[in-house]
Amino acid sequence: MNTFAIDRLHAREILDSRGRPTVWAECRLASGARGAASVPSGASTGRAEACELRDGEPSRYRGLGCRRAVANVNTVLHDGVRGRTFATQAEFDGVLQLLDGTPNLGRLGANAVLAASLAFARAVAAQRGVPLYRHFADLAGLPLRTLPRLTVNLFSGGKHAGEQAALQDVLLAPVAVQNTDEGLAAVVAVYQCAADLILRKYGQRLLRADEGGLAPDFPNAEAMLADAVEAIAAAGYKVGTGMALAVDVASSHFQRDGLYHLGGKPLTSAGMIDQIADWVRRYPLVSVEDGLAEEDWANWPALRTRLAGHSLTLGDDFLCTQPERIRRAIAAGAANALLLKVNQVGTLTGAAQAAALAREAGWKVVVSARSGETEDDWLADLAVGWGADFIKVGSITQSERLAKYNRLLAIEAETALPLAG
Ligand code: 2PG
Ligand code: MG
Repeated sequence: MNTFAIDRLHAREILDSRGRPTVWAECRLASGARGAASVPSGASTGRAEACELRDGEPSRYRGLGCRRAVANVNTVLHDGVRGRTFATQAEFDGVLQLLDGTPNLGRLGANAVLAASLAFARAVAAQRGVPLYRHFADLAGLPLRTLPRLTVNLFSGGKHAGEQAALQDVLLAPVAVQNTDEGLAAVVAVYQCAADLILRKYGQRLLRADEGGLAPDFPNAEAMLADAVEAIAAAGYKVGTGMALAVDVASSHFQRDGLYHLGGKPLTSAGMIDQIADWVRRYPLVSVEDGLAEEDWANWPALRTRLAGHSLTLGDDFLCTQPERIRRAIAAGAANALLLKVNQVGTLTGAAQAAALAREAGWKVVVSARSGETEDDWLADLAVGWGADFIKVGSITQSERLAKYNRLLAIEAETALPLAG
């Protein structure tokens, strides 16, 4: 059996796509193999997410510095693993978790722990001499079968665009294409038509939100969907069968006192479900993410039932990639798709458990980036290795997003795998 002896873990603070600090770490093995990785960070976070450690010094990066998390990698984590030999990622992650000692990784920081977890995976792949996507597949015990289908941010609102509109994310889903290469070309064509449309309708030039989406002052949530359909048609694609849509409602962020403040009259949960069902009837939505708020457990099953056969009921803030929440949601019939964000749970092993639970329940898996990203591209390898049905990386105009798309293109060229069905 292959084993992996740790020589050194070390970290640095780097900046993410919002100009906020995050953690980069490198793992060096006794064999000389090494791997490095950096962690992303969310803005519209779920309450059950693992805890990012921030310095809280107001005079430096408005308190968002990661020097303490970095120091934790360089001291506690390094000292805890140096000289030790590991056979598996699970064993390594288990030790990281023990060294932290809290359920949400709040002592050392999920950003510190995840940087170490990912760096170890890259170093192990290097020692094994296999591409990272193959290593991820082996780690999950899965064959390499398919590449994820794209869902690409077109319009942004909510926390990614200064809350100028309620819906956080309207995404393009190129459903008719046969490969990633064609999918990207189709998405870029629609994006360009959407940019023209936004200039004409709202007088706004190319100003972009956190993930590169267009973010004019939409008059209401509905306009985001209607404009997306108009852009698809303007680009010459068949609405629905040629190019479909997905939406991240991110409704936790506009729910207060049990009511959904979508604009206009506040809606009850039942009213919100009616609203979403109406959108699904009138727009080609293949997936609805966080249609209800993260603690609205009682109403998620009704949402799933209403959308069944038309659109996925996808949980992000609702599930936070936490195995316990996923188990509960499966038992309640509260969703049928998992948005998987590794930093919500803090280790690769935790995320692998989450993905396995979803798959066993027959759910779809959407591997997702965060709104704060780096130029690192491990997410593309993860989505391929773990056989994700979809990948969600953001828009197609910023290099921290394109790093992942370009990596997918490279993997596609290397493997010639087909897209997920
Ligand atoms: C989401 C993500 C990515 P954030 O809500 O799905 O779009 O946003 O990383 O800000 O949580
Ligand atoms: Mg979301």
